[in-house]
Amino acid sequence: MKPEISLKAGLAPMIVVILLLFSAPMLGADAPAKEALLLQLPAPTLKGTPEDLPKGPNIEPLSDRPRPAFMVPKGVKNAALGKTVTSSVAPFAGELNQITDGKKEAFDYDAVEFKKGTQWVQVDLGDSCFIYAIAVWHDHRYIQVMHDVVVQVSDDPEFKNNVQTLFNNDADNSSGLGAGTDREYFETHQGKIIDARGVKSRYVRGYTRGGTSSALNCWQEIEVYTLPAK
Ligand SMILES: [Ca+2]
Ligand SMILES: [Ca+2]
Repeated sequence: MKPEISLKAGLAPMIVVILLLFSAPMLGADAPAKEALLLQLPAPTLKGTPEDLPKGPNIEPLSDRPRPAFMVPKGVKNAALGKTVTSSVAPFAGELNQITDGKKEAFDYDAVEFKKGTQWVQVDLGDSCFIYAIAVWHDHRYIQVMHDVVVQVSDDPEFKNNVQTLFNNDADNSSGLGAGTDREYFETHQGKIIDARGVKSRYVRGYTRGGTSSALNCWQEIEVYTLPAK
């Protein structure tokens, strides 16, 4: 558009310009500021990387580079810290409250172990929250791949209604929750960040079905990064 427009013809564009001037700062205020999710990572395992790493078409290659920044709204907090954990079966080693105690070093005393088969653990955040990221460490004592990693959220503690699946790498549906399209990955000290995209929920459930090192199931920590829903 030429700047030398007549007064008549220029009225409509002027209104558009005025509207844009007013709406632009408001858009800026509405978009929440983001920051890189800052995780407190444990030390890598002293056992090192095995030479015969498990292979498969559906396994993300092991990388020794730091993970790219995962962006979350400013001010998110780990709502899982210190919260109540329940499980499909009682652990035979460790206590359920160790899954939300903030400790996740590659030592036996920071590992909570469960019998084989598909098993789950569940965290009650205490209230509905907007969930942006879920970070999980199953068992990085050994560089290994855990099978049938499924992460779900629900407002129903029984996970019968209103269940949303955020991650599922059970490609052959051996755990019966539906075939997942996510890839398997190596357990390392970096853990795994699952994108929860701001879903509003109260309960977080994580499934596994053993791994390449052992048929047993293991959890070290679940962190759930949220903003309050009120
Ligand atoms: Ca822990
Ligand atoms: Ca499977």
